[in-house]
Amino acid sequence: MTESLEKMVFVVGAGGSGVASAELLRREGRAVTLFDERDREAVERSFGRSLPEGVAFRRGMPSAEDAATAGLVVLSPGIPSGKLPLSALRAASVPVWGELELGYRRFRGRVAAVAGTNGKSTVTTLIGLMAQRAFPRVFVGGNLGTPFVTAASEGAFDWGVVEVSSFQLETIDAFRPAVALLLNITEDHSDRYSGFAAYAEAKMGVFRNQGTGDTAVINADDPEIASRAALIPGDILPFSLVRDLPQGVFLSGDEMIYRDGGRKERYSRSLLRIPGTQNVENAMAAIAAARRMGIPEDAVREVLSTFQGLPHRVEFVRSLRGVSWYNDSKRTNVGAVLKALEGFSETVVLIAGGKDKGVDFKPLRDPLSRKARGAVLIGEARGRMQSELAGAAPVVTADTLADAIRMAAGMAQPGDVVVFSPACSSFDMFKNFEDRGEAFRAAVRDLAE
Ligand code: UMA
Repeated sequence: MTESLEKMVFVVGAGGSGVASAELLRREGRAVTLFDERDREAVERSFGRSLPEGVAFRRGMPSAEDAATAGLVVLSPGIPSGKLPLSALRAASVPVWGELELGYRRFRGRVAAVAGTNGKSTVTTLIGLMAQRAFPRVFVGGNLGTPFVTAASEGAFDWGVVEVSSFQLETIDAFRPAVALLLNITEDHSDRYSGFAAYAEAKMGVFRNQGTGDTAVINADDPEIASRAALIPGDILPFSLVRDLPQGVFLSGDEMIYRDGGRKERYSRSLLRIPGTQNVENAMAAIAAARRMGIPEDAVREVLSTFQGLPHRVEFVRSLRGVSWYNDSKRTNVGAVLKALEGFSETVVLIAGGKDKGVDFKPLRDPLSRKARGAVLIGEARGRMQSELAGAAPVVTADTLADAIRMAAGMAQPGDVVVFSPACSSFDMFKNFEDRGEAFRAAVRDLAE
Protein backbone atom coordinates (compact mmCIF):
# COMPACT_ATOMS: atom_id res chain seq x y z
CA MET A 1 0.00 0.00 0.00
CA THR A 2 1.26 3.51 -0.71
CA GLU A 3 0.86 6.48 1.58
CA SER A 4 -1.58 9.20 0.62
CA LEU A 5 0.44 12.40 0.73
CA GLU A 6 -2.53 14.77 1.03
CA LYS A 7 -3.95 13.21 4.16
CA MET A 8 -2.88 13.38 7.79
CA VAL A 9 -0.20 11.05 9.18
CA PHE A 10 -1.03 9.35 12.48
CA VAL A 11 2.13 8.70 14.44
CA VAL A 12 1.17 6.23 17.15
CA GLY A 13 3.44 6.27 20.21
CA ALA A 14 5.22 9.37 21.42
CA GLY A 15 8.47 7.75 22.51
CA GLY A 16 11.86 8.24 20.87
CA SER A 17 10.95 6.72 17.53
CA GLY A 18 7.48 8.33 17.32
CA VAL A 19 8.71 11.82 18.05
CA ALA A 20 11.61 11.45 15.58
CA SER A 21 9.11 10.25 12.93
CA ALA A 22 6.79 13.18 13.66
CA GLU A 23 9.67 15.63 13.31
CA LEU A 24 10.72 14.19 9.97
CA LEU A 25 7.16 14.23 8.62
CA ARG A 26 6.61 17.81 9.78
CA ARG A 27 9.77 18.87 7.97
CA GLU A 28 8.32 17.23 4.87
CA GLY A 29 5.31 19.49 5.28
CA ARG A 30 2.88 16.77 6.34
CA ALA A 31 0.04 17.27 8.79
CA VAL A 32 0.83 15.02 11.77
CA THR A 33 -1.11 13.86 14.83
CA LEU A 34 0.77 12.04 17.56
CA PHE A 35 -1.19 9.50 19.62
CA ASP A 36 -0.15 8.12 22.97
CA GLU A 37 -1.88 6.50 25.90
CA ARG A 38 -0.06 8.80 28.28
CA ASP A 39 -1.15 12.42 28.50
CA ARG A 40 0.79 15.18 26.81
CA GLU A 41 2.29 16.41 30.05
CA ALA A 42 3.71 12.98 30.91
CA VAL A 43 5.12 12.59 27.39
CA GLU A 44 6.76 16.02 27.46
CA ARG A 45 8.11 15.38 30.94
CA SER A 46 9.79 12.18 29.79
CA PHE A 47 11.46 14.07 26.93
CA GLY A 48 12.30 17.11 28.99
CA ARG A 49 10.93 19.32 26.21
CA SER A 50 7.76 20.23 24.30
CA LEU A 51 6.48 18.12 21.43
CA PRO A 52 7.61 19.29 17.96
CA GLU A 53 5.95 22.46 16.76
CA GLY A 54 2.95 22.02 14.49
CA VAL A 55 2.32 18.44 15.61
CA ALA A 56 -1.13 17.79 17.07
CA PHE A 57 -1.43 15.46 20.08
CA ARG A 58 -4.23 13.12 21.07
CA ARG A 59 -4.38 10.93 24.11
CA GLY A 60 -5.39 7.34 23.34
CA MET A 61 -5.30 5.32 20.12
CA PRO A 62 -6.90 6.22 16.75
CA SER A 63 -10.46 4.94 16.41
CA ALA A 64 -12.10 3.12 13.50
CA GLU A 65 -13.88 6.40 12.64
CA ASP A 66 -10.51 8.15 12.34
CA ALA A 67 -9.21 5.68 9.76
CA ALA A 68 -10.61 7.43 6.69
CA THR A 69 -8.87 10.68 7.60
CA ALA A 70 -5.39 9.12 7.63
CA GLY A 71 -3.00 8.80 4.70
CA LEU A 72 -0.43 6.82 6.66
CA VAL A 73 -0.02 5.34 10.15
CA VAL A 74 3.45 5.14 11.67
CA LEU A 75 3.35 2.69 14.57
CA SER A 76 5.93 2.67 17.36
CA PRO A 77 7.59 -0.70 17.99
CA GLY A 78 6.50 -0.94 21.63
CA ILE A 79 2.80 -0.81 20.69
CA PRO A 80 1.22 -4.07 19.47
CA SER A 81 -0.59 -3.52 16.16
CA GLY A 82 -3.73 -5.03 17.72
CA LYS A 83 -4.26 -1.68 19.44
CA LEU A 84 -4.99 -0.09 16.04
CA PRO A 85 -8.34 -0.29 14.21
CA LEU A 86 -6.67 -2.56 11.65
CA SER A 87 -9.72 -3.62 9.63
CA ALA A 88 -10.92 -0.03 9.25
CA LEU A 89 -7.42 1.05 8.19
CA ARG A 90 -7.24 -1.79 5.69
CA ALA A 91 -10.68 -0.91 4.30
CA ALA A 92 -9.52 2.67 3.82
CA SER A 93 -6.23 1.48 2.22
CA VAL A 94 -4.13 3.20 4.85
CA PRO A 95 -0.65 1.67 5.14
CA VAL A 96 0.68 0.93 8.64
CA TRP A 97 4.45 1.27 8.75
CA GLY A 98 6.86 1.17 11.61
CA GLU A 99 9.52 3.78 12.11
CA LEU A 100 11.98 1.32 10.48
CA GLU A 101 9.96 1.26 7.26
CA LEU A 102 9.55 5.04 7.23
CA GLY A 103 13.28 5.45 7.87
CA TYR A 104 14.12 3.00 5.09
CA ARG A 105 11.87 4.76 2.57
CA ARG A 106 13.53 8.09 3.28
CA PHE A 107 17.13 6.92 3.79
CA ARG A 108 19.62 7.65 1.03
CA GLY A 109 22.26 4.92 1.06
CA ARG A 110 22.68 1.18 1.36
CA VAL A 111 21.44 -0.60 4.45
CA ALA A 112 22.93 -3.37 6.59
CA ALA A 113 20.43 -4.66 9.17
CA VAL A 114 21.24 -6.74 12.23
CA ALA A 115 18.51 -8.93 13.76
CA GLY A 116 18.60 -11.66 16.41
CA THR A 117 17.56 -12.27 19.98
CA ASN A 118 21.04 -11.61 21.36
CA GLY A 119 24.21 -9.85 20.27
CA LYS A 120 22.50 -7.33 17.95
CA SER A 121 23.91 -4.22 19.57
CA THR A 122 27.46 -5.58 19.72
CA VAL A 123 27.39 -6.70 16.08
CA THR A 124 25.78 -3.46 14.91
CA THR A 125 28.48 -1.49 16.72
CA LEU A 126 31.29 -3.68 15.34
CA ILE A 127 30.06 -3.37 11.75
CA GLY A 128 29.40 0.34 12.24
CA LEU A 129 32.95 0.96 13.48
CA MET A 130 34.38 -1.09 10.61
CA ALA A 131 32.27 0.78 8.06
CA GLN A 132 33.28 4.14 9.52
CA ARG A 133 36.92 3.23 8.88
CA ALA A 134 36.17 2.43 5.25
CA PHE A 135 33.53 4.94 4.11
CA PRO A 136 33.11 8.69 4.64
CA ARG A 137 29.44 8.68 5.72
CA VAL A 138 27.97 5.91 7.84
CA PHE A 139 24.86 5.98 10.05
CA VAL A 140 24.84 3.58 13.01
CA GLY A 141 21.64 3.25 15.04
CA GLY A 142 18.16 1.74 15.11
CA ASN A 143 16.88 -0.30 18.04
CA LEU A 144 20.10 0.26 19.99
CA GLY A 145 19.51 3.97 20.31
CA THR A 146 19.28 6.67 17.64
CA PRO A 147 16.08 6.04 15.67
CA PHE A 148 16.79 5.22 12.00
CA VAL A 149 14.44 7.99 10.77
CA THR A 150 16.81 10.65 12.12
CA ALA A 151 19.24 9.74 9.31
CA ALA A 152 16.66 10.79 6.72
CA SER A 153 17.24 14.47 7.45
CA GLU A 154 21.01 14.21 7.25
CA GLY A 155 21.67 13.83 3.51
CA ALA A 156 23.18 10.86 1.72
CA PHE A 157 25.15 8.07 3.39
CA ASP A 158 27.39 5.29 2.09
CA TRP A 159 25.82 2.85 4.55
CA GLY A 160 23.26 2.73 7.30
CA VAL A 161 24.07 0.02 9.84
CA VAL A 162 20.85 -0.58 11.70
CA GLU A 163 19.92 -2.80 14.63
CA VAL A 164 16.41 -4.12 14.04
CA SER A 165 14.09 -5.70 16.61
CA SER A 166 11.32 -8.21 15.98
CA PHE A 167 8.84 -5.45 16.96
CA GLN A 168 10.22 -3.19 14.23
CA LEU A 169 10.22 -6.00 11.67
CA GLU A 170 6.49 -6.63 12.25
CA THR A 171 5.67 -3.41 10.44
CA ILE A 172 7.94 -3.43 7.41
CA ASP A 173 6.69 -3.33 3.86
CA ALA A 174 9.46 -2.59 1.35
CA PHE A 175 12.40 -2.76 3.81
CA ARG A 176 15.19 -4.47 1.88
CA PRO A 177 18.65 -4.41 3.42
CA ALA A 178 21.53 -5.13 1.00
CA VAL A 179 23.12 -7.06 3.86
CA ALA A 180 20.90 -8.64 6.52
CA LEU A 181 22.07 -10.61 9.52
CA LEU A 182 20.17 -12.97 11.79
CA LEU A 183 22.36 -13.93 14.75
CA ASN A 184 20.11 -16.33 16.69
CA ILE A 185 16.50 -16.91 17.66
CA THR A 186 15.73 -17.96 21.23
CA GLU A 187 12.64 -17.34 23.34
CA ASP A 188 11.90 -13.72 24.25
CA HIS A 189 8.91 -11.34 24.40
CA SER A 190 6.40 -14.14 25.08
CA ASP A 191 4.05 -11.46 26.42
CA ARG A 192 3.83 -9.96 22.91
CA TYR A 193 3.70 -12.99 20.61
CA SER A 194 1.10 -15.75 20.32
CA GLY A 195 3.91 -18.30 20.25
CA PHE A 196 7.55 -18.89 19.40
CA ALA A 197 6.73 -19.38 15.70
CA ALA A 198 5.23 -15.90 15.46
CA TYR A 199 8.30 -14.37 17.09
CA ALA A 200 10.66 -16.32 14.80
CA GLU A 201 8.62 -15.29 11.77
CA ALA A 202 8.93 -11.62 12.72
CA LYS A 203 12.71 -12.00 12.95
CA MET A 204 12.89 -13.81 9.58
CA GLY A 205 11.23 -10.70 8.14
CA VAL A 206 14.68 -9.12 7.88
CA PHE A 207 15.23 -11.28 4.76
CA ARG A 208 11.71 -11.09 3.30
CA ASN A 209 12.31 -8.53 0.56
CA GLN A 210 15.87 -9.49 -0.26
CA GLY A 211 16.74 -10.68 -3.77
CA THR A 212 19.60 -11.10 -6.19
CA GLY A 213 22.75 -9.35 -5.09
CA ASP A 214 21.72 -9.14 -1.43
CA THR A 215 23.55 -11.00 1.33
CA ALA A 216 21.95 -12.93 4.20
CA VAL A 217 24.39 -13.64 7.04
CA ILE A 218 22.99 -16.42 9.24
CA ASN A 219 24.06 -18.47 12.23
CA ALA A 220 24.40 -21.98 10.81
CA ASP A 221 24.50 -23.46 14.35
CA ASP A 222 21.08 -22.12 15.33
CA PRO A 223 18.49 -24.84 14.67
CA GLU A 224 15.62 -22.34 14.45
CA ILE A 225 17.40 -20.37 11.72
CA ALA A 226 18.77 -23.43 9.90
CA SER A 227 15.27 -24.94 9.68
CA ARG A 228 14.00 -21.76 8.04
CA ALA A 229 16.98 -21.13 5.73
CA ALA A 230 15.13 -22.36 2.65
CA LEU A 231 12.82 -19.35 2.98
CA ILE A 232 15.70 -16.89 2.55
CA PRO A 233 15.76 -15.36 -0.92
CA GLY A 234 19.17 -13.61 -0.67
CA ASP A 235 22.63 -15.12 -1.07
CA ILE A 236 23.34 -16.91 2.23
CA LEU A 237 26.70 -16.48 3.94
CA PRO A 238 26.63 -18.58 7.13
CA PHE A 239 28.86 -18.55 10.19
CA SER A 240 29.58 -21.42 12.56
CA LEU A 241 31.44 -22.08 15.78
CA VAL A 242 31.37 -25.83 15.33
CA ARG A 243 31.94 -26.83 11.72
CA ASP A 244 34.01 -25.99 8.67
CA LEU A 245 32.10 -24.24 5.94
CA PRO A 246 32.99 -24.21 2.24
CA GLN A 247 31.56 -20.67 2.12
CA GLY A 248 31.18 -18.37 5.14
CA VAL A 249 33.02 -17.78 8.42
CA PHE A 250 33.88 -20.53 10.91
CA LEU A 251 36.03 -21.17 13.93
CA SER A 252 38.86 -23.60 13.37
CA GLY A 253 41.08 -24.03 16.44
CA ASP A 254 41.94 -20.49 17.45
CA GLU A 255 41.22 -18.94 14.09
CA MET A 256 38.13 -17.47 12.55
CA ILE A 257 38.33 -18.35 8.87
CA TYR A 258 36.49 -16.35 6.23
CA ARG A 259 35.88 -18.14 2.94
CA ASP A 260 34.03 -16.44 0.13
CA GLY A 261 34.36 -17.40 -3.54
CA GLY A 262 38.08 -17.93 -3.97
CA ARG A 263 39.09 -15.81 -0.95
CA LYS A 264 40.33 -17.17 2.33
CA GLU A 265 41.29 -14.95 5.26
CA ARG A 266 42.33 -15.89 8.79
CA TYR A 267 41.49 -13.81 11.88
CA SER A 268 43.01 -14.96 15.14
CA ARG A 269 40.57 -15.36 18.01
CA SER A 270 43.20 -13.74 20.25
CA LEU A 271 42.60 -10.46 18.39
CA LEU A 272 39.33 -10.06 20.30
CA ARG A 273 39.15 -7.89 23.41
CA ILE A 274 35.57 -8.98 24.14
CA PRO A 275 35.20 -12.21 26.19
CA GLY A 276 33.25 -15.43 25.69
CA THR A 277 32.22 -17.67 22.82
CA GLN A 278 29.17 -15.53 22.15
CA ASN A 279 31.55 -12.76 21.14
CA VAL A 280 33.39 -15.09 18.75
CA GLU A 281 30.02 -15.59 17.06
CA ASN A 282 29.44 -11.85 17.07
CA ALA A 283 32.87 -11.26 15.53
CA MET A 284 32.30 -13.88 12.83
CA ALA A 285 28.95 -12.34 11.92
CA ALA A 286 30.57 -8.92 11.69
CA ILE A 287 33.44 -10.24 9.52
CA ALA A 288 30.98 -11.85 7.10
CA ALA A 289 28.88 -8.71 6.77
CA ALA A 290 31.79 -6.29 6.63
CA ARG A 291 33.64 -8.13 3.89
CA ARG A 292 30.46 -8.33 1.79
CA MET A 293 29.95 -4.59 2.36
CA GLY A 294 33.34 -3.98 0.77
CA ILE A 295 35.09 -3.06 4.01
CA PRO A 296 38.81 -3.89 3.66
CA GLU A 297 40.36 -6.67 5.72
CA ASP A 298 42.62 -4.19 7.58
CA ALA A 299 39.68 -2.15 8.86
CA VAL A 300 37.98 -5.35 10.06
CA ARG A 301 41.11 -6.45 11.93
CA GLU A 302 41.66 -3.04 13.49
CA VAL A 303 38.15 -2.93 14.94
CA LEU A 304 38.23 -6.54 16.16
CA SER A 305 41.49 -5.86 17.99
CA THR A 306 40.42 -2.59 19.63
CA PHE A 307 36.69 -2.86 20.43
CA GLN A 308 36.29 -3.20 24.19
CA GLY A 309 32.60 -4.07 24.27
CA LEU A 310 29.46 -2.13 25.13
CA PRO A 311 28.45 -1.19 28.67
CA HIS A 312 25.99 -3.48 30.53
CA ARG A 313 27.11 -6.57 28.57
CA VAL A 314 29.30 -8.78 30.78
CA GLU A 315 30.93 -5.53 31.88
CA PHE A 316 33.60 -5.95 34.56
CA VAL A 317 32.82 -3.68 37.54
CA ARG A 318 35.36 -4.54 40.23
CA SER A 319 37.19 -7.23 42.11
CA LEU A 320 36.53 -7.46 45.85
CA ARG A 321 38.06 -10.02 48.21
CA GLY A 322 38.91 -12.27 45.26
CA VAL A 323 35.40 -12.08 43.77
CA SER A 324 34.89 -10.50 40.33
CA TRP A 325 31.67 -8.57 39.80
CA TYR A 326 30.07 -8.19 36.36
CA ASN A 327 27.21 -5.98 35.23
CA ASP A 328 25.21 -7.79 32.52
CA SER A 329 21.99 -5.79 32.82
CA LYS A 330 21.37 -5.98 29.06
CA ARG A 331 20.59 -9.74 29.30
CA THR A 332 16.85 -9.50 29.25
CA ASN A 333 16.07 -13.06 28.15
CA VAL A 334 16.96 -16.61 29.12
CA GLY A 335 18.99 -17.43 25.98
CA ALA A 336 21.26 -14.46 26.63
CA VAL A 337 21.87 -15.50 30.23
CA LEU A 338 22.72 -19.05 29.11
CA LYS A 339 25.38 -17.57 26.81
CA ALA A 340 26.72 -15.28 29.53
CA LEU A 341 27.01 -18.20 31.98
CA GLU A 342 28.72 -20.36 29.34
CA GLY A 343 31.34 -17.66 28.97
CA PHE A 344 32.60 -18.06 32.59
CA SER A 345 34.91 -20.89 33.64
CA GLU A 346 34.62 -19.80 37.31
CA THR A 347 31.90 -20.69 39.84
CA VAL A 348 29.11 -18.15 39.52
CA VAL A 349 26.68 -16.39 41.81
CA LEU A 350 23.84 -15.22 39.60
CA ILE A 351 21.68 -12.22 40.37
CA ALA A 352 18.61 -12.30 38.13
CA GLY A 353 14.96 -11.27 37.88
CA GLY A 354 12.95 -8.26 36.83
CA LYS A 355 9.76 -7.77 34.86
CA ASP A 356 8.07 -11.07 34.08
CA LYS A 357 7.71 -11.56 30.30
CA GLY A 358 6.11 -14.99 30.72
CA VAL A 359 9.04 -17.04 29.42
CA ASP A 360 10.24 -20.43 30.65
CA PHE A 361 13.14 -20.04 33.11
CA LYS A 362 13.79 -23.79 33.44
CA PRO A 363 16.60 -23.86 30.81
CA LEU A 364 18.69 -22.04 33.45
CA ARG A 365 18.55 -25.09 35.74
CA ASP A 366 21.29 -26.94 33.91
CA PRO A 367 24.04 -24.26 34.06
CA LEU A 368 22.99 -23.36 37.62
CA SER A 369 23.39 -26.94 38.76
CA ARG A 370 26.77 -27.26 37.00
CA LYS A 371 28.47 -23.99 37.84
CA ALA A 372 26.55 -21.84 40.28
CA ARG A 373 27.17 -21.35 43.97
CA GLY A 374 23.67 -19.91 44.11
CA ALA A 375 21.23 -17.40 42.70
CA VAL A 376 19.60 -14.31 44.17
CA LEU A 377 16.34 -13.26 42.51
CA ILE A 378 14.66 -9.87 42.46
CA GLY A 379 11.71 -8.13 40.83
CA GLU A 380 8.24 -9.08 39.71
CA ALA A 381 9.43 -12.45 38.31
CA ARG A 382 11.27 -13.57 41.43
CA GLY A 383 8.58 -15.89 42.81
CA ARG A 384 7.97 -17.74 39.54
CA MET A 385 11.72 -17.91 38.84
CA GLN A 386 12.36 -19.31 42.31
CA SER A 387 9.80 -22.08 41.86
CA GLU A 388 11.17 -22.97 38.40
CA LEU A 389 14.81 -22.98 39.55
CA ALA A 390 14.52 -24.42 43.05
CA GLY A 391 16.77 -27.41 43.65
CA ALA A 392 19.17 -26.63 40.76
CA ALA A 393 21.26 -24.51 43.16
CA PRO A 394 20.55 -22.59 46.37
CA VAL A 395 18.03 -19.94 45.29
CA VAL A 396 16.95 -16.99 47.44
CA THR A 397 14.92 -13.86 46.79
CA ALA A 398 15.54 -10.22 47.69
CA ASP A 399 13.26 -7.19 47.71
CA THR A 400 15.74 -4.69 46.31
CA LEU A 401 18.78 -4.81 44.07
CA ALA A 402 20.94 -3.50 46.94
CA ASP A 403 19.77 -6.37 49.17
CA ALA A 404 20.46 -8.86 46.38
CA ILE A 405 24.00 -7.53 46.04
CA ARG A 406 24.60 -7.90 49.77
CA MET A 407 23.23 -11.45 49.73
CA ALA A 408 25.37 -12.37 46.69
CA ALA A 409 28.45 -10.92 48.41
CA GLY A 410 27.68 -13.17 51.38
CA MET A 411 27.39 -16.27 49.16
CA ALA A 412 30.43 -15.77 46.94
CA GLN A 413 33.81 -17.38 47.76
CA PRO A 414 37.21 -16.07 46.64
CA GLY A 415 37.73 -16.98 42.97
CA ASP A 416 33.99 -16.77 42.18
CA VAL A 417 32.23 -14.45 39.81
CA VAL A 418 29.05 -12.55 40.69
CA VAL A 419 27.12 -11.63 37.57
CA PHE A 420 23.96 -9.57 37.37
CA SER A 421 22.34 -11.11 34.31
CA PRO A 422 18.60 -10.61 34.84
CA ALA A 423 16.90 -12.72 32.10
CA CYS A 424 14.03 -10.22 32.44
CA SER A 425 13.37 -6.66 31.34
CA SER A 426 13.86 -3.84 33.80
CA PHE A 427 10.59 -1.94 33.70
CA ASP A 428 9.23 -3.24 37.01
CA MET A 429 11.87 -1.42 39.04
CA PHE A 430 13.91 0.77 36.65
CA LYS A 431 13.52 3.12 33.70
CA ASN A 432 15.45 0.81 31.35
CA PHE A 433 18.34 -1.67 31.32
CA GLU A 434 20.91 1.15 31.37
CA ASP A 435 19.38 2.67 34.49
CA ARG A 436 19.34 -0.80 36.10
CA GLY A 437 22.97 -1.48 35.14
CA GLU A 438 24.07 1.89 36.51
CA ALA A 439 22.27 1.18 39.80
CA PHE A 440 24.06 -2.17 39.99
CA ARG A 441 27.46 -0.67 39.22
CA ALA A 442 27.02 2.08 41.81
CA ALA A 443 25.89 -0.35 44.53
CA VAL A 444 28.77 -2.75 43.82
CA ARG A 445 31.29 0.08 43.91
CA ASP A 446 29.81 1.08 47.30
CA LEU A 447 30.45 -2.35 48.84
CA ALA A 448 32.95 -1.92 51.66
CA GLU A 449 36.45 -3.37 51.11
N1 UMA B 1 2.78 3.42 24.40
C1 UMA B 1 1.39 3.47 24.34
N2 UMA B 1 0.71 2.27 24.40
C2 UMA B 1 1.35 1.06 24.51
C3 UMA B 1 2.75 1.05 24.59
C4 UMA B 1 3.43 2.24 24.53
O1 UMA B 1 0.80 4.53 24.20
O2 UMA B 1 0.68 0.03 24.56
C5 UMA B 1 3.51 4.68 24.30
C6 UMA B 1 4.28 5.03 25.58
O3 UMA B 1 3.49 5.79 26.45
C7 UMA B 1 5.47 5.80 25.05
C8 UMA B 1 5.63 5.28 23.65
O4 UMA B 1 4.49 4.54 23.29
O5 UMA B 1 5.25 7.19 25.00
C9 UMA B 1 6.86 4.40 23.62
O6 UMA B 1 7.05 3.86 22.37
P1 UMA B 1 8.01 2.59 22.21
O7 UMA B 1 7.79 1.64 23.34
O8 UMA B 1 7.83 2.06 20.84
O9 UMA B 1 9.46 3.16 22.48
P2 UMA B 1 10.38 4.21 21.75
O10 UMA B 1 10.78 5.19 22.79
O11 UMA B 1 9.84 4.72 20.49
O12 UMA B 1 11.67 3.27 21.49
C10 UMA B 1 11.67 2.34 20.41
C11 UMA B 1 12.21 1.01 20.91
N3 UMA B 1 11.36 0.50 21.98
C12 UMA B 1 10.74 -0.68 21.91
O13 UMA B 1 10.83 -1.41 20.98
C13 UMA B 1 9.92 -1.09 23.11
C14 UMA B 1 13.63 1.19 21.42
O14 UMA B 1 14.17 -0.10 21.71
C15 UMA B 1 14.48 1.81 20.33
O15 UMA B 1 15.77 2.10 20.86
C16 UMA B 1 13.86 3.08 19.81
O16 UMA B 1 12.51 2.83 19.38
C17 UMA B 1 14.62 3.66 18.60
O17 UMA B 1 14.57 2.79 17.51
C18 UMA B 1 14.32 -0.44 23.10
C19 UMA B 1 13.84 -1.86 23.35
O18 UMA B 1 13.55 -2.20 24.49
C20 UMA B 1 15.79 -0.39 23.47
N4 UMA B 1 13.74 -2.71 22.33
C21 UMA B 1 13.33 -4.11 22.50
C22 UMA B 1 14.56 -4.99 22.71
O19 UMA B 1 15.66 -4.59 22.34
O20 UMA B 1 14.34 -6.13 23.19
C23 UMA B 1 12.63 -4.57 21.24
